[in-house]
Amino acid sequence: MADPRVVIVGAGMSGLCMAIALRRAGVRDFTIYEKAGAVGGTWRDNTYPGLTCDVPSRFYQFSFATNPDWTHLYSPGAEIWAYLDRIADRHGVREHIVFGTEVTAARHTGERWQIETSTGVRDEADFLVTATGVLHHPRHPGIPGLGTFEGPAFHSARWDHGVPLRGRRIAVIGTGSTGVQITTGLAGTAGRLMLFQRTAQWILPVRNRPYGRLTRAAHRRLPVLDRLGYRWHEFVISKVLAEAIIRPGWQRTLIGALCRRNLEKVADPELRRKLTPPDQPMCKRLIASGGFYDAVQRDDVELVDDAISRVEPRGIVTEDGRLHEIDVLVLATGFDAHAYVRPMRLVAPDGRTLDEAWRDGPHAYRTVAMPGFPNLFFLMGPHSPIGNYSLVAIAEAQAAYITGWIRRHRAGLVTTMAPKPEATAAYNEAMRKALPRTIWTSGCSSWYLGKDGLPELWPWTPREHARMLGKPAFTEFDIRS
Ligand code: N01
Repeated sequence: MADPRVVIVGAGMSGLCMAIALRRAGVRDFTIYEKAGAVGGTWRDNTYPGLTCDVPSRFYQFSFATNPDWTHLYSPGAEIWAYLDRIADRHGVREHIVFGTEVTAARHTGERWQIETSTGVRDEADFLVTATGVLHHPRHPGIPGLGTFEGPAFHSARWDHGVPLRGRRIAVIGTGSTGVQITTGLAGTAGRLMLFQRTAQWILPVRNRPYGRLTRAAHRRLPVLDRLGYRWHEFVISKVLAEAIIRPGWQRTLIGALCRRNLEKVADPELRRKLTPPDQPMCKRLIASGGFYDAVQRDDVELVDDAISRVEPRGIVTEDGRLHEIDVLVLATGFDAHAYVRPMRLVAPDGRTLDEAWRDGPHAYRTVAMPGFPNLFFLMGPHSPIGNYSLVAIAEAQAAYITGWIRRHRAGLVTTMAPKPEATAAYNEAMRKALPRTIWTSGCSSWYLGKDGLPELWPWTPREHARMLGKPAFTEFDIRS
């Protein structure tokens, strides 16, 4: 049987992961379309000051390409981007990437996917794999007058490095993981930093230990140390953080206690009151930071928790009528996390679009496939375990599953396949029953929640996700061969 042709959309971490899985399986006929001019996805787009990954680097890396040279327990974003860029070359993926080309539409004819791109290039493939990320589309808040500000204003994922920051009055709107990291990164550089908080968040204290020269040399000489480091962090995150999220138990109590004790570091009772979240730790995505409370207690940092009423040319006006004069405005207001795969137009053989299939919110079969859409796979698809776990590990599990189907195609066992609607419905029903047990539904608003008020996340452990993908249930598919 001829090698199947595969098109991957996106050369971020998960697209690279998919491409490497294909190469390792001996599949060579594949192309990655990447709309930007470089690999790395979110690690290419996000370059804000203070950016680090809040998953330990020894676990936030490919298990088959561990990096002995991480400089920190939680390495800076630029280092992660450089790692992904190196991986693209070392694993022979770059020559498969067509940069500056966005996939705009794809239609399955019943036989193959026909693909259209922004540059007019057309392609055909047996399999289409979307690796378009979760947090990709910046969310701009609907604050009145936002466009009238006369100074530089930008979203955290579109940092304008041409804007000088030293000594200037900078406003940061938003106190999610990004706002917290920017505050920590900019305090001391800005002349005055104003952090506009709508809802206080719990902060898990973590110390970002640097790895010394000796540690790095030891990891270079003894790759087993890299493997042990990977397994250790995987073990701790799975057994503590992942468990804490999905069910009550000592893990939840422990993390809650650590966050509450951390807050006591804030000496001024009024500031502590302002920083006390109204919900339980982990209801929103847990923020990990060692320096945030030190930063907000600095004299040159102000936490503003009055609601924003509007933006004016000279600054931000809060509901108490005060004008906060600023020079630079940063929106750390998050992303539209539910715009999975869009705005690409995907059309099934019966003419139905993915937008129509997802009218009530994104859903999938086992996070990776969709009934009615043959030979279509998602990486980081709906309900993937994207809490505080390593997305790299999730991508590896999904890429291995997808590669399994592509191998079956190559072996002549499958021409087209799609999950059965009833199997997809049963899987989603089980998930709907499990979701209310998670901490995410304990009474807060977050980007995790979909239209139905339920989180679009995996309600079981990441290990259960890996186990589920480890054993394809063939009877749950409509297969043509
Ligand atoms: O975005 P968010 P983020 N007026 O949606 C506020 C990942 N990440 O970019 O809480 C005023 O969490 C909003 O307020 P509220 C990680 O998965 C990873 O920070 O809705 N404020 C909130 O404070 C993370 O979860 C790393 O009341 C407004 C903030 O903006 C995800 O990215 C690092 C507002 C948005 O918080 C998103 O994080 C950084 C308005 N109109 C991020 N609208 C790693 O280290 C919104 N807000 C891996």
